[in-house]
Amino acid sequence: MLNFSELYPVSNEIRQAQLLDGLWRFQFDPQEAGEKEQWAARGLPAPISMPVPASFADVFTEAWQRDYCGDFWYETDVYAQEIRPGQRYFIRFGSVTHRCRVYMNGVPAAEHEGGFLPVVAEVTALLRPGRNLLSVKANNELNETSIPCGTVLRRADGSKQAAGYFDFFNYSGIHRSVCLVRTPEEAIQDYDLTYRLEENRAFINYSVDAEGDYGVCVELRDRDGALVASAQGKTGELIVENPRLWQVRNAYLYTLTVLLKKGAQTVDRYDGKIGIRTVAIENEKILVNGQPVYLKGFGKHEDADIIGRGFSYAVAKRDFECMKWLNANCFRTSHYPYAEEWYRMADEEGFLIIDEVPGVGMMRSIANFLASGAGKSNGFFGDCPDVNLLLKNHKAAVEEMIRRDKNHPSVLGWSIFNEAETITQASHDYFAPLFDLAREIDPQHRPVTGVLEKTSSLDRCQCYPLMDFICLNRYYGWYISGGDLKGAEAQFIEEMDQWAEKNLRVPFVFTEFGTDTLDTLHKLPSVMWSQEYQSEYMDMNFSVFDRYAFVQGELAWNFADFQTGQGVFRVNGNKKGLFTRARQPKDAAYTMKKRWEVK
Ligand code: EVA
Repeated sequence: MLNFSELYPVSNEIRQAQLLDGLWRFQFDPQEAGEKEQWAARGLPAPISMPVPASFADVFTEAWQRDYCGDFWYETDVYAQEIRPGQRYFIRFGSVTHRCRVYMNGVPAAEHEGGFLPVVAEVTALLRPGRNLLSVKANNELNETSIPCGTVLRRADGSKQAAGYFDFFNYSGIHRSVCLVRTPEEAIQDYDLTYRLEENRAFINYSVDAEGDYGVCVELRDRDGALVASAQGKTGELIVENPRLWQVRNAYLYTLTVLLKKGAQTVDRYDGKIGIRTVAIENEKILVNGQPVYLKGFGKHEDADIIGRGFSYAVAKRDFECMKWLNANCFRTSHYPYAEEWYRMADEEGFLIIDEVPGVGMMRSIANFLASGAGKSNGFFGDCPDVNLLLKNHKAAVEEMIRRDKNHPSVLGWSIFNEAETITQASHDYFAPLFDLAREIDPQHRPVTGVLEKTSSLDRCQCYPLMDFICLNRYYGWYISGGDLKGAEAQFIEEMDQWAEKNLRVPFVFTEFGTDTLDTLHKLPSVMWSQEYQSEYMDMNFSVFDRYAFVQGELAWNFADFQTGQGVFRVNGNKKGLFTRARQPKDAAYTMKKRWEVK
């Protein structure tokens, strides 16, 4: 259950969510002077302006600013017209990457570890009528005790350099919207829902977490606003006759209204959209409303020009339009939970989401895909400096993600890691409690998975038995036998035949396969990096997938080109997009579109 009104902020006749986005003040703090010099109380000594939400990196023209690693501060003025008695006030950040301390008028109000989930600071006792100073001390260093994993190197000039054990730029800042939220003193904190379908009838069991000794009333309305079911009490059942189901790419959303009542008076109210649907795994099938679904889509990133990892409705809208154009129905939030707006839009559009925590970099290499291609593997859990602390942070991320996202009909399942080291007993002992936790706290008991790369091979991987469906990242024809699609195909089939022989009776989903492709390069016959090669590679992969009935999904890597760190194997970023970073299709997008029209 949520604490301190982490629910997505809404405004109605009782609650208020005041958006604080805009141009904030900003300052780097390489000497870590901000706390000693009381920047939170006195204001930033030499601020520049900075847009919120956005990453700070790509608004700059100097490399040291773009690549800055360490402490940095944001501040803004919050104007409170009145402080109403009997109300609680919160500042809610969609995320601050990777960790932060929040101050209101110089007083610490919250701390948060992890850069991809909400941060909520209660400021009821700190907020004054009139102008208030909201300050955030943030930090974007990477280490091996928090996720995503990485380390900090020192450049020749002594400055810090973030070195992630992962293949995406370490974008940082206030990436999502910030709100001043007002709720009643005793408020609705959270609600859980589970669904059961019978012929012409849906049963929705609900449980409301609300403070105070009030009556709880729950109402369900259809798209036209007609009341279709209601119930009383903190827990109960709504019965919907002839329900309109939420279906893949054919979504239907109802509005659930939760009311806290004192006699006839409404003390609190929260409205959320919900979709009536079930998800399940049965043998080799992924079922939505009892019907098998084949997953078609992408691993994505929150990544765009200039705003970096900052949320933009325009970018998200364009991405959904492109995915719909391709006949896709699913994406994975590789490699971290995305802004909540993505899930709300997916709910509306009927997309499925594999929701992933930032459990990435649990192999000591930024290029484990290269190492594994060469048959090398990298350790992690055996010599991680403080595995208990890492596990604590990982558990917190799993818990916060599931708490935040559990009521979205779009969420199909939870991914606990991407390409971690999984071949030791230590890795099994590390991951088993995380899988247990996810199963325990999701009221809908959605499937739980992890994403395996090549070194987690069938004979060595200790973790695949933990998974409800198995996700594989495979690059036959790129990192393995690049340029030789025939040879790559044979190797791919050889591996898949081994999985087939195991007869695990669970669905397999390819969560990554792809080739770096320059949108400017054409070559006949094809070569690696050309548009022709990307299309031929996709066709080869599809022909392998189609040989195995247990393959129940294909999420290509990546939806669009995205920014990474610098290095000899990335040309200003990862170019495996089916779209360019400006969201224009490469040739292979047409290959996907054609296949997914009929698949
Ligand atoms: C790649 N391969 O090589 C991708 C990475 C990704 O970007 C992987 O999971 O195995 C990773 O993050 O393009």
